[in-house]
Order: sequence, then structure tokens, then C-alpha cells
Amino acid sequence: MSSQQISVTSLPVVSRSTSAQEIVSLSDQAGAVIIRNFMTAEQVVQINKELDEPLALLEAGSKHEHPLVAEFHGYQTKRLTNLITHSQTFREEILDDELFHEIGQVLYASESGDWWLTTAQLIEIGPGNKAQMLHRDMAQYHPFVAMNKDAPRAITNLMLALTDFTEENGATRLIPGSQHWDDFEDVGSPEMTIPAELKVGDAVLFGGKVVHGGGANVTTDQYRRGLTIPLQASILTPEEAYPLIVPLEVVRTLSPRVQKIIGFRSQYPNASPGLWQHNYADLADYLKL
Ligand SMILES: O=C(O)CCC(=O)C(=O)O
Ligand SMILES: [Fe+2]
Repeated sequence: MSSQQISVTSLPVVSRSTSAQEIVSLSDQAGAVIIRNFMTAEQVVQINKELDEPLALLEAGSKHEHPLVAEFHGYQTKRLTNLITHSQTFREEILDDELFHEIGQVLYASESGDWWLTTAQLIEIGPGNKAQMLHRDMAQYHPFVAMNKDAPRAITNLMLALTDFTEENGATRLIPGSQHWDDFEDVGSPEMTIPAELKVGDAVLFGGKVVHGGGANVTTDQYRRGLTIPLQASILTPEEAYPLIVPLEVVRTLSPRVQKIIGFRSQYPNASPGLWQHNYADLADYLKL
């Protein structure tokens, strides 16, 4: 059997009442799992309302100096970062969601020990945007690529749909089974991908070893809006430097576990006396949280 043979042609689908253990194990086996109604209809309305204005102020396309990164970001795509500051509903409800934290625990407790947030970002793929280049999210922790399927679990993406995700409007496309390939320099080809079609409010969880990319938006008038909130082992550097970005007065209003995943409390990876500390004590003491 070729290492590239596709083992799954549709993604498993679960509900919020499925255990985190089961959700993670389905995601590991298939590459990704769809969680129906991860957000309530009210949360979707509120988050969209809170993000409409900052999103309107953003131009589509990326200002990144490196052309390949700009292409990766998408010429007709808007990426709004720092959602923690922008949206109260997001920071108080989504980031404090019980299932989200249980999934983080199941993903990281045994191997790395602790986890935090990579980024919290809105990705709106506009009409005419071509398909994003296929990639594995773990590739940004480059030494892991050579370890292929045996690399430690570095990053796991949770994408939440703020509009329906359809094949036409740019639903994320994935290659189920690519997490098990022998050679991670190989990112397969678009024909091997399947779309993660979501209804508004649904989520898709996929591991950092799974080849994927945002789909092409072939509509003339639809904007595919999603949130990406990847969870990563806290032995690795996140994309967004929250402690330098999110105002402390906002952080004081959040629950301890949310403060921790955005870097305002110390991290305790397995076998470590503690990382991200002040004076060998928890950062929360220093910040008086
Ligand atoms: O927008 C999407 O569907 C996927 C985006 C993505 O994979 C990424 O930016 O790493
Ligand atoms: Fe990605």
C-alpha cells in the first residue's frame, strides 16, 4: 500500500455530547472530526457582531514581505488576529468552553503536559480566492518535519464556522490519512483532498500532521468566515504574543484557565519544574491575578 493511499473519504461527525477522549481518538484515526453545533446560534450572532467592525477596517490580502507567505494568507482573504481583545463573547465563552479545555487536556496531558493557544484568528475567504497551498500546521516547528508521523504532537487546529463552509465558498480541504504518511516533505495534491463542509456553528478538529488548506472560493458573492483557534504544546512558541498584546485589565476579567492558555500564568510541562515564570514562581503571583 502506498503511504499516500487515502484511507477515509468522509469525515466522522460527532456532537458536543461526545467525550473529548472519543473526539480526539476519531480525529487521530481519520485525520479530522466534525463537531456539530460547537457554538450556539447566539454565540455566532454575538461574535459576528463584535468582529464585523474590526474586520471591515481590514483590507483583504496580506502585507507580508515574503511572497509565498502572502500567497499562503490569501489575496482575497482577510485575517483578523487578536480576537481576544476584539470579542468579549469569544474570550469569555469560546475560550472558556468546557469541551475545548477537555480536548486540550486529552491532546496534551500525557505527552507534553501542558498546552496553550497558538493564535485566535478570524479567516474570511472572499470570492475568487484560490485554494491555499497544502501544508501541515506542524511544519512551522521545523525540526519535527523530519520526524514525520512519529513527531510529538505539536499543534491541533480547531476551526469554527461563523458562516456555512461549503465546497464552493472555500471550506477547509484535508487529506485524511496524511497524518500517517512516512514522508512529511510530501504534501500530496489537491485531488486527494476532501472538503470539511460545516454548518454555521460547527467545528472541525484536525491534527497538525494532517495535510490541509483553505479551499478555493468559486462563488461571486459569498464570504466564508471561520475562526481558527489551534491548541499547541506549551513547550513551543505560539504565533501570537498575547502577553504583549492583550491589556492586563481585560485579562483580569478572564477565568484562570483562560489566563493560562494565553500566557498570563506559568506552564508546567511534564518533567519541568515550571516554564514562563517570574523568580521561579507562577507568573500569576507576580501579576496578582
Ligand atoms: O482557512 C482555512 O480553511 C485554513 C487555513 C489554514 O490552514 C492556515 O492558515 O493554516
Ligand atoms: Fe493550516
